Amino acid sequence: MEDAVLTLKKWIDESDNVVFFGGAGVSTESGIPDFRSVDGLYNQKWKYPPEEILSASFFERDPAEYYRFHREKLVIDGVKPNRAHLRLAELEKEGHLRAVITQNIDGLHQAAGSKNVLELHGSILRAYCSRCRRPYPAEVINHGEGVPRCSCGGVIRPDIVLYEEPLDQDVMSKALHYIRQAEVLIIGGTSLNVYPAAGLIRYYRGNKLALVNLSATPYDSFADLVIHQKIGELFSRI
Ligand code: CNA
Repeated sequence: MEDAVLTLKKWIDESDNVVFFGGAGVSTESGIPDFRSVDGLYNQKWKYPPEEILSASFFERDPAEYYRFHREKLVIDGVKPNRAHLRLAELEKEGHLRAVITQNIDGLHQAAGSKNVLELHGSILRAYCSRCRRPYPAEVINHGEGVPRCSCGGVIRPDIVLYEEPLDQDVMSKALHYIRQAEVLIIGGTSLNVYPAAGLIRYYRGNKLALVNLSATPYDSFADLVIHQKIGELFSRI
């Protein structure tokens, strides 16, 4: 384990083309539950499974129930970036890191100071009307009660990619570009189970792929380094 951490640190120190690709595990040390850990959202009792509530058809059918889940489980007041978010922002400033590609919707990379953040699944810090597409501030959806409505009568929705919806093609092609060109690719805090995001890993062409995750992933055998450790702890050492 120690050797792997030292190797990763060396790769980063010697490179100006590191790309980070992460998921919900990056934010658990900030107090936001992920989906698939034992204490993640998939293992909590709810009337419907989270992947059903977070689907486009469910949102259309029952926006009130969607918003109950959204406000109770996705919006957590007072969360702050942790050591992983903060170190990644520093690595960008120091000229080592070119982009953060995230599946997270919590805005914590930007809160830490990262500038080039590609949000594959959008952000709960933005909202818009599902009918006329007028933008709204996040408070409108993240606090209060009931279903927020636009002056046109449409339901206001978070600017996130729900299950059954396609990813933003522009964000996806930028992510592909960074991963294809990367010298060092660090993948962290993701179970690599959600497609098409998880498939991005296949576009990496280098030989410095580090996978940092608490549990094993289906892609461990693709990686040049596998580190099963808390990502915040790891980033405080590199
Ligand atoms: P996931 O499927 O829940 O996997 C998370 C992975 O992170 C698991 O394999 C854990 O073992 C691992 N993990 C948890 N904590 C740590 C830690 N401290 N250090 C290292 N590894 C850790 O989540 P994915 O991101 O892979 O799945 C993609 C979904 C989850 C995306 O659509 C996200 O939008 C969605 N999500 C996002 C958030 C958020 O924005 N913070 C929270 C919950 C879910």
